[in-house]
Amino acid sequence: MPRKKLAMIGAGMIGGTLAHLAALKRLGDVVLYDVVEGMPQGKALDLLESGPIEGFDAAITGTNDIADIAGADVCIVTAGLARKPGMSRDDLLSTNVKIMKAIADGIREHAPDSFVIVITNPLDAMVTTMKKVTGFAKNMVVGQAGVLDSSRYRTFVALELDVSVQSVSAIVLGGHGDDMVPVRSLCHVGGVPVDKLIPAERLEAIEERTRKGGGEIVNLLKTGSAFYSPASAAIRMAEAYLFDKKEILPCAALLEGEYGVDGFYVGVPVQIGAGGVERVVEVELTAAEKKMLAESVEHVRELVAAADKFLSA
Ligand code: TXD
Repeated sequence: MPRKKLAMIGAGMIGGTLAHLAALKRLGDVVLYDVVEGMPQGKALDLLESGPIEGFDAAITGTNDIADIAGADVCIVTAGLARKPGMSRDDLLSTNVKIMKAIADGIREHAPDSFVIVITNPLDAMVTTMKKVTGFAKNMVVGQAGVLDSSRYRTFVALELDVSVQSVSAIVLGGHGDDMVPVRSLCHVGGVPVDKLIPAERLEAIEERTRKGGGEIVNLLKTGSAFYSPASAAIRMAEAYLFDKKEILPCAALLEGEYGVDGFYVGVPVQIGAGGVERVVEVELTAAEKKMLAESVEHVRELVAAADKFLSA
């Protein structure tokens, strides 16, 4: 059976890490595409030369020609500007809409059957732009935010209780902005509801840290944003697709009536398998969580309206 092909569109910090993880996990051949000359080629060669040590045989190539993504099974898109300190996710909008449009045109032309995972910020607007410009079916275009945001929530809960991260399950819903919704009622530690183990005021602080998790890292790094964990999150989604795992993961999916939302990408639990986003899972929320989700969706609507203006300009 031929190896699968993964196209990493954008070969920056996340793109390079995606390629590394894909090779280490033996997901298939990897193409790293970027507009910067030499950089994707250099990263690809460096990764290729780690193959004999790590024992992988994948072909890893770097390119400045989008046509080289031809036939990709999965495209993971990180191309765009990264957030700088003091810059909101929304400030990135106009530049990244233009970049996303060009890339979506390339994906439609060269990898028309691929499963597309968008990571670029502002995520909710970028994944919407990708869906609109490619015209792909809604199950084949998904945004990565919730897997990472939930992982941050799980990390902070595990640190608080000094338990294994694997004992903590959690989901974060809504847009990938500072008003995302860590769902306390669905956070469990070894099956025990988290609010039985951590007092409310500590949980508030953990949830606030989760919401601001991206900014915390930007402030520390000063010249870029998180890249290890966003790459891990997208690779988890790619694996669910490639291995038909039918895993339930929180992802930005196009809603058509679910959660009372129609026509917008919102972070919700979805099932990912060979059919891409095979199903949106509707979960029971408390009244307070529903209210927070509605506020987050409102922000997504505003963001998408602003992005649409740049898209049609
Ligand atoms: O959870 C999430 N969704 C996120 C998203 C978590 C963290 C960071 N998130 C966003 O991902 C971040 O705000 C950025 O928008 C993207 C990519 O972050 P990364 O850290 O990888 O940024 P880099 O290192 O700047 O890489 C972006 C690359 C860079 O090499 C550019 O040259 C390239 O994108 N780029 C392009 N590639 C191809 N085609 C075009 N047009 C293009 N324009 C820029």
